[in-house]
Amino acid sequence: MSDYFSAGIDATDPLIGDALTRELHRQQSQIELIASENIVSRAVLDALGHPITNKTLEGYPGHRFHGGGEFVDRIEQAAIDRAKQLFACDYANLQPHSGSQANQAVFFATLSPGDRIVSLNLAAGGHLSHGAGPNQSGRWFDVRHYGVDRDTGLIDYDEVAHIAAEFRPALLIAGGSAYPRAIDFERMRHIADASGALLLVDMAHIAGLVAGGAHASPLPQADIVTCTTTKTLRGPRGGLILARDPAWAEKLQPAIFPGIQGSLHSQIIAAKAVCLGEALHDAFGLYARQVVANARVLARVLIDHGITLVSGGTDTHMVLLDFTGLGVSGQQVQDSLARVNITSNKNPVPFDSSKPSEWVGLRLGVAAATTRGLGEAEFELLGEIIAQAVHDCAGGTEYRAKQNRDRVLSLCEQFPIYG
Ligand code: DSN
Repeated sequence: MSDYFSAGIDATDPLIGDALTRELHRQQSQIELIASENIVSRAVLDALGHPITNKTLEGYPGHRFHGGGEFVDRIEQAAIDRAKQLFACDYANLQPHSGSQANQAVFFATLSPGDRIVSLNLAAGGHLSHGAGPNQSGRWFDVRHYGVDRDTGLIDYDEVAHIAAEFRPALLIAGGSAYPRAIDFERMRHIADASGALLLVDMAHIAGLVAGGAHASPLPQADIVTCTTTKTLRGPRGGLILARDPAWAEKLQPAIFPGIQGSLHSQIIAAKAVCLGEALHDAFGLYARQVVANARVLARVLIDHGITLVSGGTDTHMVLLDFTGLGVSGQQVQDSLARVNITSNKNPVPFDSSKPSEWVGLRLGVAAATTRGLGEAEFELLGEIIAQAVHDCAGGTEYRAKQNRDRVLSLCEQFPIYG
């Protein structure tokens, strides 16, 4: 064990070391278009790989169950202060290990088993943790879903109001994983008030756009807001709970600890603090606006090439392609794009099959590639490559893989990551 504190992973564990090296190379040599991903800074990686990971602590800054927490206290307090400043609110909890656990803590704080929830359905872009059947939230609560209008692909607010008025949920949830348009938070607030519900907004996908001023904030309308620090916020994997009213601390603090979690993940809290600090800089606002501009270009190019988009476009970092009627599945296009080093994910479109193998949608997000430095010109090119993939899959013709792979590799060389 003489080299325990000095030997690197390549020497001590070649199997894992080799996989990590290949994963880095994969990221360097492909364009990431999965909407829930991003590329964190070296500073965030420094925090994630720091010996602070050794520190066990339960509780909150200044009130810990273990000794030796003075530096984690300083870090967690900085993270809380930064989150409150960034999102202009008076309560922030940085400890949720994920967005799903942030939601679970909100349920624990505000609901009892059997209580009623109204949320967006999965095929229309909702999230598993909002009461989907196989999820604990779907088993423990009485859930009704709203969807989107079949013609416009937009949330049908009249349907939300109707369901809420009839069902009278304790909690109305807005937000999801695959809804490309801005949500009318004011309308959701009115609907929640009219039915006596609390309003939870899960802004996991758009948190970075909100932080950068490129998307309206839900904080003025929502009782509680949850999100991840991954995705557009460009931080480590983990969750965050926010509220305008500091009185929520009384219920939300114990809901996370000791309610559903034990010790915090010190290295993640440090990395969250770093990413929130980065998001407070003006440059992050430019980044967020570039994300939205790039997504709009991608949407326009795809539409110009005859591809149908759910809702006809985007207000966010995300576009959702709909292959209904083309005789092609999301999986086929995902696989085609993988052959040209573009990473994406098949997705249901509204009213889609419940079987993933039959889904006819593909979700694309531009946040990671924008972090790399790609701008509108590069997204014009990517849009053309993606449209070719769709048309070649639909026409049963050989995808122009070789030429397009070279074009994507050239983009990767032009916009390198991690040295
Ligand atoms: N909810 C999943 C997604 O949007 O891809 C993971 O964050």
